[in-house]
Amino acid sequence: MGKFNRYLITAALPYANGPVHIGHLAGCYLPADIYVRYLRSKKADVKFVCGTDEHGVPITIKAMKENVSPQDVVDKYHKIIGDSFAAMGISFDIFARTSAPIHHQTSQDFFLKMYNDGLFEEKESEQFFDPEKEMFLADRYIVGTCPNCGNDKAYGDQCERCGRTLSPDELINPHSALSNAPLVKKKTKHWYMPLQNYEPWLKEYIVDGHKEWKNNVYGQCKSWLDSGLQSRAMTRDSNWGIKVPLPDAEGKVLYVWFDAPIGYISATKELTENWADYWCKDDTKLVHFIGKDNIVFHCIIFPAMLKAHGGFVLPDNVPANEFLNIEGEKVSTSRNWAVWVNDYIEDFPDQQDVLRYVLCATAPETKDNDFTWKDFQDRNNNELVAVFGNFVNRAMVLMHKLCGGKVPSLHEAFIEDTDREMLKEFGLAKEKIENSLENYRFREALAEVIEFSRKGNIYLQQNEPWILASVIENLNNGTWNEKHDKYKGKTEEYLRARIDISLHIALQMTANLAIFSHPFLPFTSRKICHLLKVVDRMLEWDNAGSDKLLSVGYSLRAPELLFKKIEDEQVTAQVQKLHAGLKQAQEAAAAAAPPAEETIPAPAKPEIQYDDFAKLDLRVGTILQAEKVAKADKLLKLLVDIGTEQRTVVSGIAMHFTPEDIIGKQVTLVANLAPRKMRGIESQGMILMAEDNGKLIFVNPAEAVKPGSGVS
Ligand code: B3M
Ligand code: ZN
Repeated sequence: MGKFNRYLITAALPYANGPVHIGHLAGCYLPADIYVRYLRSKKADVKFVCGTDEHGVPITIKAMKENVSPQDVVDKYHKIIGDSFAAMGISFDIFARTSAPIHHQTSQDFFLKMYNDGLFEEKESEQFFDPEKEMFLADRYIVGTCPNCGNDKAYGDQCERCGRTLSPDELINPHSALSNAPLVKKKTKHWYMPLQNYEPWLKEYIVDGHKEWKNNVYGQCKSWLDSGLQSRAMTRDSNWGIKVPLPDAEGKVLYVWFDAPIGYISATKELTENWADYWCKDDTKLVHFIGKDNIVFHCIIFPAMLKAHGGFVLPDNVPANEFLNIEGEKVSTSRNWAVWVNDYIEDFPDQQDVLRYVLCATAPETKDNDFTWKDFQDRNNNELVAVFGNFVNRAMVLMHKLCGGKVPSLHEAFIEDTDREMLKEFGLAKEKIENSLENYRFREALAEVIEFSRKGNIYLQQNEPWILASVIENLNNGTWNEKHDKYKGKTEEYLRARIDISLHIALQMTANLAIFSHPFLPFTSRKICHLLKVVDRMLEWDNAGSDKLLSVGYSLRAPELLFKKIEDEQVTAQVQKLHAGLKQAQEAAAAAAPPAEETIPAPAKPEIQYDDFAKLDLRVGTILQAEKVAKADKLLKLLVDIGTEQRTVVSGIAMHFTPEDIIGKQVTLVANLAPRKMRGIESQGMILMAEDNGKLIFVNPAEAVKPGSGVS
């Protein structure tokens, strides 16, 4: 443990404005939990703190959307989020809330100390003001016309139609989203932290002092520092948040990114009266687990705040992850393109470890990564079931069958090279896993765990104790099976010893697997302990690598499968659920949208002759199959029956229909259009569509007709 005697591990405080999805888990909660479980198993002094972030615009926006109070929003989601984490085995020591009085107090004290030390600049600026509601508006509450695409519902920070980032000043005709009133500009005073003053110190701290940080984190910090820091307002005009503790600050609250990281401190205070040991003593290792969008706040602004305030330790590392995409597309909560953790728990009860496994094995540690349900199934079936689970099960089943349900002895006199090599792996595996974990390389560590069980399978295969048992039978009843010729001349004593040795070693490996897998797969690890009838104390990391965890003659429980196969139907159902969620969100958005503006008639095309038209071979076809084209948001690949043949058609309709919606539908196909390759797939025709205000409708005959019927 070197220079550190205690650990304080934090995971980003999720906004209490919605449930958490698997991207959140993979991004920071799961790696943090793995690290903490590992530290605890080393008997380190560690505290793991988290909680919900209950202030800021994300909360008030949600409240406005749901037409409830911000307090209702945070109460609801604090519970949902907390329950999801608990169900997934994320083992926080405390899951606090930034609405807690102790947090308000801690944040205000922090602010006041900086204020009294003269560390803020007081500045006036002109901000948009809603004269009807008599309040200053955050960018999100300002709507107007997008200068880029003409969308008249663009927000002051972004146009959701064309995606452009905006500032309120760029909007044409800005008005209030709350009252619809045209806005006026009014002067307002705020307290700014001159971050540029901390630049030299930050460079020393990060650029020189933490070259070991992950490339994605170090690189982002360096580029922020290279492009120069500026003063940043640490207060906002709002009625939701922590009041600025100054006499002339009516209607002002602390900036949410000022108070939220202080939440780590207040949560520790709430957790233990020894909180100051963790925050103020140099021999504490403080590690922040976050997603990549929070890097600047945790690596630059918060450390600058801690430094400015004084008396606190600084983060020793911030192992931020990149993003996890889903089925090839970015997670989007507004489009409802996400796998929600609470849904997963309902659909896969008692299979938390499968999700933990897949999310760790595919964690976006160095670059964005993709989660697909197919990969989820494959990893479960091919790795957890076929390798890890299979090994443990074989060891248990064989021990019951061949060794009377007890740990057999390790007959020293009969030990061979394969055994010695296998035994050496115990320590090597421990070393590798440990080294990867210490360096926040969780995927690599987990791969080692699986590798260890893979070696166990190979070892059992080489030693084939079930064959040795039938050779003994041969010897006893005077028969011989020529397949066993390589054991000719071996004595029963030898064969018996070899059976015992291989299963003794396989069981000691199983015990090690319980220890190795515990940080990653805590539920499974517990199940193994149950099978082996050992107590949790065996899981201490010091025991890892030992080949003497189970004593000879100890009787073990009957085997039980650790994992079960995931079937194709389960995967299909999940993919359908994703698409259904997306569609629901689209429909809700369409329903909420104002009535369509006047339809713009499609511009007329130049006149043509009958001959031009007669060149078209139009046929009615039936869609037999439909599937999404990988990595292409808009495309569906269809198989269309046109009577005489089946055509593959790639069609840009994936944003409008899910595959299951359209299978069996009749469509009109331009059958003699020259084939065209799209995303490597040859499209043999084009499907006719009517467009009504952005909505697509198939052009098909009023009654079903035989596939292949001509249209003229
Ligand atoms: N709530 C942002 C987020 O959820 C923010 C993190 C705060 S950590 C102190 O991404
Ligand atoms: Zn726009």
